[in-house]
Amino acid sequence: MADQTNPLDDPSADPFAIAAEAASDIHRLTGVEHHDIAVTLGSGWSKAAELIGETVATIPATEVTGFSKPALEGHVGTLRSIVTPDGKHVLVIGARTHYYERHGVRRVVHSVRTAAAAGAKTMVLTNGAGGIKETWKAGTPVLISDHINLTADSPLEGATFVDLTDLYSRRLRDLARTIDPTLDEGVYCQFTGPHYETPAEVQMAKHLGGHIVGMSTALEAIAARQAGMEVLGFSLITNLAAGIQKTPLSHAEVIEAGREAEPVISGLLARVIGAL
Ligand code: 8IG
Repeated sequence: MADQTNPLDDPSADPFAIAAEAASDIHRLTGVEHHDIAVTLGSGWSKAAELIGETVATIPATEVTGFSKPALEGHVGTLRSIVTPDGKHVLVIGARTHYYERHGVRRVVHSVRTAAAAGAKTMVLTNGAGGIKETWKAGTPVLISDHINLTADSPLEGATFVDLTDLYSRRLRDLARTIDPTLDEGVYCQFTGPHYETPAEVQMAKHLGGHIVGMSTALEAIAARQAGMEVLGFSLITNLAAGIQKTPLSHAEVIEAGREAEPVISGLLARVIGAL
């Protein structure tokens, strides 16, 4: 199927107006006027949706203004509205646009801006990523404590100065650790991908102070903060980063590690969201 035109590809369009339109599509298609929390499900995390609460509506992301088709199988292209047992409305985003798709950063952060326009005050970002800490094993979930954005790009346009101190909310990390006190944390380095790093690049990330290597979350977190949301970030370590693990990285291995960890991390995520 040919790529459909996307209003975000028009450079003169206002990305926030398009996000507002997307939020009104979500209202119309789900019947839910206001969402309290949004969560983006990355590789390995998708089973969490069923555990968060009762699904009110599932909509194909392609029905919502500005959303792109998923680039990759295993990245579910749906948006779901879920209600938790205590009545909070959670927008579950299973349709991430990655920077490496080269549709531009406006498309990368559109789901986050849409979540904000839909009312969400908390943005939970999850991903599958590579681990630099030797103590981590494939299948370990960790909290993101901070990031290093190595994309040389930003979702902010013009002279928009946004403070990123405590971007990954300490309050929310502490809250997550009340659910699982064994949760470790680390600094997330966003590379552009889609290739994995060389061992030398992983050593560079380590020397810069990084513990996690990935291809998604930093740009989204910046947009979430710009929109005034409180951010909680989780990485599932699906592999040790290149050169840290002794064997070559494979996408199949990453998918398999995600599949094995899925029941555990999904339960964790659902309990954390329940506690927000
Ligand atoms: I899953 O080792 C997953 N995503 N950059 N490096 C980067 N992204 C990843 C990796 C990794 N594993």
